[in-house]
Amino acid sequence: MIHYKKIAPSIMCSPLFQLDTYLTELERCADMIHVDIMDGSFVPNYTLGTDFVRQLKQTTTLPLDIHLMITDPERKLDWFTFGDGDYVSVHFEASRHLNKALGMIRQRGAKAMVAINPATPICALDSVLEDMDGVLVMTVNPGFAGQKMVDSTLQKIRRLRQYLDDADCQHVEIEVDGNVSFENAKRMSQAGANIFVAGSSSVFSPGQSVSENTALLKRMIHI
Ligand code: S6P
Ligand code: MG
Repeated sequence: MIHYKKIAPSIMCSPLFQLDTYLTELERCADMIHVDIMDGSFVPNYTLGTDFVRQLKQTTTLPLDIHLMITDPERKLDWFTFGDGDYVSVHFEASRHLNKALGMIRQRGAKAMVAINPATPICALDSVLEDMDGVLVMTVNPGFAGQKMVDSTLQKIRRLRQYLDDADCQHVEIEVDGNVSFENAKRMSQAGANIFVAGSSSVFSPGQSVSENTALLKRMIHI
């Protein structure tokens, strides 16, 4: 199965005080908006929150790609505004009731994504294959923008695509997040990723406009 390749700019990397201008530009060139939610516990940082998601959802026509870096997401999913066509990722490492969390996401019409940290093995997905629509492969340890890709994750993307295809899960999408630079994006795409979180190392990198950077990133992922 061929997956449509999508670019999801990470809104925490945009100049937040000029969000309006940036959103208008993103709506012309991106496929969805990646929203990082950090709780200072599962990851050592805080970013955006429930009010931000609610207002963003009211403001943009693009689907949201909500990345929950929070413990026990199944207890907190109801706090977030999302629905049909949105993507929501919960971390394998942070959920004590992962199947339940994924079911709650699907019930609201959104794509249920399992996020895995660089050190989490692919076999962690064995028991949730039927409950998920995609895997978010963290290519850095979550918490901060501007980090360097953990090299072993490139091979992990390749092995994951094979693992999913072997398990008759060709429909399951692979998203990559962390140092998705122009050069890394090309290699990630060749390895089998189809959703690309674009942050400070691509879409929001200085020198070119967001639309110019996005156009370049699109050329890189279409190999
Ligand atoms: C990191 C977060 C990511 C970042 C993104 C930044 O914890 O989940 O979504 O926003 O990785 O992009 P870059 O190019 O600075 O790594
Ligand atoms: Mg993220």
